[in-house]
Amino acid sequence: MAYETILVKTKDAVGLVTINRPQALNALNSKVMTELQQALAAFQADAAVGAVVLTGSEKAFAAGADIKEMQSLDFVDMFLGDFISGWEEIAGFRKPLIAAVSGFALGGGCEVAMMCDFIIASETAKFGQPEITLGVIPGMGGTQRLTRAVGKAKAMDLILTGRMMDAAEAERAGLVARVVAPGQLIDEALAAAARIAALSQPSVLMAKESVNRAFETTLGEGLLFERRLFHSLFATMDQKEGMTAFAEKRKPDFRNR
Ligand code: CO8
Repeated sequence: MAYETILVKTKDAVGLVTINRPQALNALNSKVMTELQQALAAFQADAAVGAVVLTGSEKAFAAGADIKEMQSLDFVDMFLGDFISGWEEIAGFRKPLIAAVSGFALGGGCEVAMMCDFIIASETAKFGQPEITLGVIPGMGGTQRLTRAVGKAKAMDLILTGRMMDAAEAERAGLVARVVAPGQLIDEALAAAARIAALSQPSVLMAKESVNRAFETTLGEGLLFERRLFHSLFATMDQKEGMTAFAEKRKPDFRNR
């Protein structure tokens, strides 16, 4: 499919989506949203793809929602248009999704990165929720996901002041899983995705579901959910293959069954 605002590639079992609006520092408009939804739906449907990397340019993962698109909208436009809700589809993507962040990840850009399963950042990355400086607040999950990721103190600091934090601070705060040299970002993210894609897909998707469950439920319910998924994986051939391969000191040949 031909896209206007994103570039989409598949490399072996890994999908790569690059947000591509260089003239606006990858600001996220409705077109980006629709195209991201389409690209992710295609990767979801493609049984050969086991994990996806979402990235931007060297200068910007995304500098936020497109301010010029939102500028003239009023409450009724926002409410009746259900502005933003479509972006949540990214968080609902079932396969592992890794954000590879270089440069600015601000506002909606930071929020989209946080909808991914984990963030690998270049040393040049800058994260922030500057909406307060525009007279609004984060609207795509920033007050919720950032607070869960870094705790109240730092979330309040970032959201109330609108300041940016660099990659080192973001890693210390627990927002970012890994920080790498700028030239290594895409290779590192693709290698992580390839490693995941080589595993048994049922177990990978259940691991993702189970970790995400931790944000939705009590510890007791979460542990029960995890245990039932764990039990259920013993109905797969890949469990037999994985454990047999270990005992036979060979690499497993997973079939996603
Ligand atoms: N929206 C629209 N255009 C943008 C945006 C943006 N968020 N960010 C940058 N641009 C444009 C600039 O207007 C400029 O365009 P032009 O050349 O036509 O004037 C071009 O990109 C380059 O930007 P700058 O010249 O400003 O580049 P600098 O390197 O000087 O500065 C900054 C980089 C610091 C990132 C600066 O561009 C900036 O502050 N950008 C805005 C950051 C921001 O406030 N983001 C939050 C937006 S609100 C939001 O995300 C709400 C999320 C919830 C709703 C989600 C729905 C999708």
